[in-house]
Amino acid sequence: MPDTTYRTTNDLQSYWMPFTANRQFKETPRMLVGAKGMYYTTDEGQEVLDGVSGMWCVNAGHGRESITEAIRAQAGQMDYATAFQMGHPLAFELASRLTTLLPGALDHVFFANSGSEAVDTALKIALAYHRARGEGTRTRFIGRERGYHGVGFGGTAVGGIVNNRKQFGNMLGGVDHLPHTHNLEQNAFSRGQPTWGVELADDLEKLVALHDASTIAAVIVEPMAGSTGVLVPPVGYLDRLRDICTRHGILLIFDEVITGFGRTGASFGAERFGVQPDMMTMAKGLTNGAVPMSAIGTTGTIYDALMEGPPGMIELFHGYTYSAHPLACAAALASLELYESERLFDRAAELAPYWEDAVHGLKDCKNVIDIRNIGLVAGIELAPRDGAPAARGYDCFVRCFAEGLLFRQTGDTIALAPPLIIEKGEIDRLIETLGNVINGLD
Ligand code: PXG
Ligand code: PLP
Repeated sequence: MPDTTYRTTNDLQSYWMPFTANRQFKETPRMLVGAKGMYYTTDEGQEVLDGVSGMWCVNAGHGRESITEAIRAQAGQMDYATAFQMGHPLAFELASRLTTLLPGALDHVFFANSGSEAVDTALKIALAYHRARGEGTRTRFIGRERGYHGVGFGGTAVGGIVNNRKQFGNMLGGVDHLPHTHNLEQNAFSRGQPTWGVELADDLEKLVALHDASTIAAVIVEPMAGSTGVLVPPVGYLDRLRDICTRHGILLIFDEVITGFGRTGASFGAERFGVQPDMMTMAKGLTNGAVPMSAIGTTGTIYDALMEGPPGMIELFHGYTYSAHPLACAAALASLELYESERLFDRAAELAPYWEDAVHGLKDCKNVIDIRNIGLVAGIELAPRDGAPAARGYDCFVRCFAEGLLFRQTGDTIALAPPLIIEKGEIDRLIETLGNVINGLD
């Protein structure tokens, strides 16, 4: 006989939580039950200021009526439509609307459901593109140390985070990495883009010399590395990567899952840093976090290279059951409209200097060894405790939450990326809470 005893609803064991210390969490759970504007509500009724836009995604703030209504209306109109050999109008509308926002030559859009899927899609498009042009030997990918590109096999392999890799063996072969750009000696407490480090891009020339350009399909980097602690690109660094890629026929992919949709004070990192990629991945802010969705922007050159062969042939053997899901398209269109009508990307740019001054005001707090910022993002790095990396960061996270502030802890770095609707008074409160907590930690 199966056990038909119902577990109580507060049984926390069944759910295997992602990227979480499950046993520690289940001892002392933190539960969110509501969200509006800049604030979450906990199951104990406490209001918590959202210092990281959910998880870098709720750029217009929580519970926006126009997005909720668009999702509701679409659910009533048509819940689901296959995207294979069939279309629905919102998918075309969204793709064309997105291309008006994307930098320069990115004029085609493919849809997926998460940043991880977007990254793996972009890598596969790169392979298919080179093969279509008769350069099928280009199969190698170059990522970067401390890069995060999601959790698919491709994204994990091009990513450069040891803990994300060591459980899983070899993953994708034929991958190499550029050095990361984090350097405390040269760049600690830089405001905005650090001035040292452009020459780190020259390592790409070395990798080309080692592997030969004819084996390399693409370079993938985040314009600003988010997950590994807000690593802002040195002045000139991305331009140099662009030059080297162009010179050797290598595609440059910007992973803008975090940097997209206003985060850096422009629509995309590509615009903020003035560098044109051949492909761009987007997710998170695309739907303001309300429905999972991601997208890959590509140039017409890439798209056209694949539009070959008999017209009845499927050109790219790739896609997801939920590619261009109607609810996600509705949420994305409503989000883009909100970003535009409230000029939220401009707002991020206008608030950025205030934000920069505020976060750098934490410079003299106990154990703070670096502060980094761009747009409405900041990373505050604490010295690790002897023999206990990330412990101080975790204590800071837990105490701030108790004080009504949520941020993202990555090791001993505090990552801040509030919704772009944040008010100056809320920035002040956030910084005050954080400063008090940091100074109270041993
Ligand atoms: N690329 C980048 C640049 C990302 O930041 C992904 C891909 C993967 O997206 P999905 O939707 O598959 O999670 C991301 C995701 C953190 C954190 O610790 C960051 C992300 C996800 C979870 C945690 O800052 N970014
Ligand atoms: N696994 C099986 C057995 C499937 O049938 C499918 C899709 O039909 C998938 C995986 C892929 O799922 P998705 O398209 O949601 O990525």
